Amino acid sequence: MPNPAERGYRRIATEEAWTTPEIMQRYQQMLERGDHGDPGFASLWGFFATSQTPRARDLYERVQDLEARRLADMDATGIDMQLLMLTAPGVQMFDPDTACALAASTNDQLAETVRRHPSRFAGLAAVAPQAPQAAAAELERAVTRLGLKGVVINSHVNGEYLDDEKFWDIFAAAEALDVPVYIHPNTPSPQMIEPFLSRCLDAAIYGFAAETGLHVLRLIVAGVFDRFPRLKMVLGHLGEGLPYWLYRVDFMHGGIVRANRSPGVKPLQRAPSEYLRENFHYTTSGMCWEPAITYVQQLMGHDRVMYAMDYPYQFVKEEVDAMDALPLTPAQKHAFFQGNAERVFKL
Ligand code: 1DF
Ligand code: MN
Repeated sequence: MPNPAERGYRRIATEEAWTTPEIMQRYQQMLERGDHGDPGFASLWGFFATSQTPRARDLYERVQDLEARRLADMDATGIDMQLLMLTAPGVQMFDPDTACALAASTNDQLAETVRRHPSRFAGLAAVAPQAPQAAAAELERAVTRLGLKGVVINSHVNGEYLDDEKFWDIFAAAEALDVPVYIHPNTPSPQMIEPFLSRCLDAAIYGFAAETGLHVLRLIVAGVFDRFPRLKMVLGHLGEGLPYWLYRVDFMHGGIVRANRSPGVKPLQRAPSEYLRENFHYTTSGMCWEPAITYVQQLMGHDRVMYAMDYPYQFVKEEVDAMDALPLTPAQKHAFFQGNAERVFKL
């Protein structure tokens, strides 16, 4: 396999999952008690934590490894660097005090791993959005003291969305620190999950995108990016379907504003699509598909689309080869695999 110098770029994978045995034990306890109030959590982690299928057991081991196995997997697939983030739903399920303590200790562990392997790993901070002021403070600590590169939020927080102004200290901190907020999927919130469940559509197959795309539209329509114009966001899975919707969202949003149709919709400074073009970046996690990648590159610009694998959930060597074969110029390919990630995450 060619090395980065022969290839002309380092492959940086920008949505790579990890977690700790402690968090996995706490998930198991919550599942056994059944007191978490989130059917999506039970569906997703009930499967990974207990299923005896080879895929579930394998994922459960891989996601908890931050050393030998992960590095060997990266070597076997030609991944030079992983941008690590605590796997969904992170600490968002826990009571605020537990969540804050776990966010801090996992950020410490992640920073320690990055210190041991600075050319192989970088990381995003975990925070507890259910304690917004503490989350903002932990983000600042993680960036300024630990060298983490931004923050991951796994969509809804116990059924709440970050368009509620009580969460906006987190956005203020990210903007002031000039680090990105990665809105990673979660299963649909308890309010909307029911029709997904009986056909097993709640997770990565589709529910993640429905949930996360909705969350991002709520942020835009609420005016988050008028309040925080320099806020940088990252979305996985090629934008959770939103790139396909730009025209219609702009058209309909204009009509809703002109009709003064809802107290929840105020005029924005710009069309919704402009925020998606200028505040957001997109990764290809799980979407190894040339027509869709080419479309998002054309729409958003080659400087806004980055490679991601979504290890260990979509750990497929052939997908890496297919990404290498994308019809891109050398400069575009360098941006896709390396340059954009280095700029957006300041690697
Ligand atoms: C899955 C996919 C699980 C993704 C994830 O975290 C995840 C999955 C629990 O396949 O069930 O992050 N993903 O981002 O597509
Ligand atoms: Mn993911």
